[in-house]
Amino acid sequence: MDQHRPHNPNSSYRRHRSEDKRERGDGWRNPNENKHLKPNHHQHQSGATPEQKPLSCPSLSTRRELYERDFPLYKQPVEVGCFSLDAERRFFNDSRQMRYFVEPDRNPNFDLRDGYKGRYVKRDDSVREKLDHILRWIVANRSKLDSSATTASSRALDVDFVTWRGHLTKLLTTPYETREGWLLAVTRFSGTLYISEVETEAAQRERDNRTERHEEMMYWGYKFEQYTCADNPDSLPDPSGVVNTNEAFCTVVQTRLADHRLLFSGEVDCRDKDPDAPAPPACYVELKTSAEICTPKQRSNLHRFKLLKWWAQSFLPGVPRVVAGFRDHEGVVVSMETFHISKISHLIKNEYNCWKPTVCMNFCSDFMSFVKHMATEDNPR
Ligand code: 0WD
Ligand code: CA
Repeated sequence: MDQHRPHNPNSSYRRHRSEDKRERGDGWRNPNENKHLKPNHHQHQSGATPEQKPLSCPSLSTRRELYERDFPLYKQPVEVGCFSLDAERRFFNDSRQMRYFVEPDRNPNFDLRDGYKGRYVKRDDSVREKLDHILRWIVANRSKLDSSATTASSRALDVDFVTWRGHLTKLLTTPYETREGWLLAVTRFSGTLYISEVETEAAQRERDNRTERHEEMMYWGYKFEQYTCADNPDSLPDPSGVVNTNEAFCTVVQTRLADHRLLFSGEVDCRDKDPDAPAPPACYVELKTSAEICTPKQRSNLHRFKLLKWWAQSFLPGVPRVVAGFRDHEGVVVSMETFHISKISHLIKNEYNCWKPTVCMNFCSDFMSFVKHMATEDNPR
């Protein structure tokens, strides 16, 4: 892979929605007043002089220009384990939910609407799982993670941060995100910082007010997985089955970003079925669906907005390729395209005012330094 502070225990850090004008550009609140801190996304627009900002309000700007430095050290992610969640969302410390990628035709004509009514079991997304599955994995695999200095009395993990890959994706894209805010809770336990997302009010409102069309389109992504994944290396996909979004296969990887040792887990769609394929995570494949591209403007928008999210999500765990199915308005996949993560930075170079991987990684690294500085009290409560 490319090598390309004050005291505030157990805080939540919130990046607010940019349309929330009441809260725009006024920096961070005093952490002692309120445990929900807001990074200062529009600091440069606020016109506030340094004198107006109380010294007790530490802030981390999200302005892109501040992160245009050399690419930070990002060690090649190493898979240290995996786990599975079954059709009832039960945890298993193994790879039973692993699926195998079966390359479709270039123009496959998959009907993604098939089964939406009648062959769909949707995960209850009001259940807050927090870090529970990752913590179950850690408890079952302690010996793989104990630091060399570990004794019976000190049982520290050899990592600085534990979190979901999806939370890190949100951090990476923050300097370019103008629509969706986030809220992350942090706690320090035995020297390790645990980061877990808290749903914002805006996100909850959106979840409660999804249109039927949106609900159906969320299904399309999972249906596409069913058309392209088999349960065994030598079997074929079975599109006549039920789509159950409780089921998941998750990789657990360890890596380092600058001086931050990370342990995180992410859901993996499938792997290369060739037994001679490289070891995980290099054999993994991320599947995506997207609206079909008919104009140069649509192609440009894919590069400027979607590829940012696709790149961030797969680069983090070292998944080398994204296979995209492009679908029409009726949910029929009309073409396929493979994006190699290592080539995405070249693909976007010709786009005007485009995102930069180095900005994403430097922001994430600085955010982690900021969190280490803020969440100093070792108290998981
Ligand atoms: O309760 C929650 N809101 C959270 C659940 C917060 C964070 C994670 N999780 C669970 C998810 O249910 C899933 O099992 O963690 C697992 C995925 O974690 P991740 O890999 O860190 O998340 P992310 O990278 O955002 O999503 C990866 C995939 C998605 O693929 P696409 O191609 O759509 O990005 O995980 C799936 C989805 O297939 N996924 C979910 N599946 C069911 N329920 C959810 C969800 N809430 N979120 C993502
Ligand atoms: Ca996917």
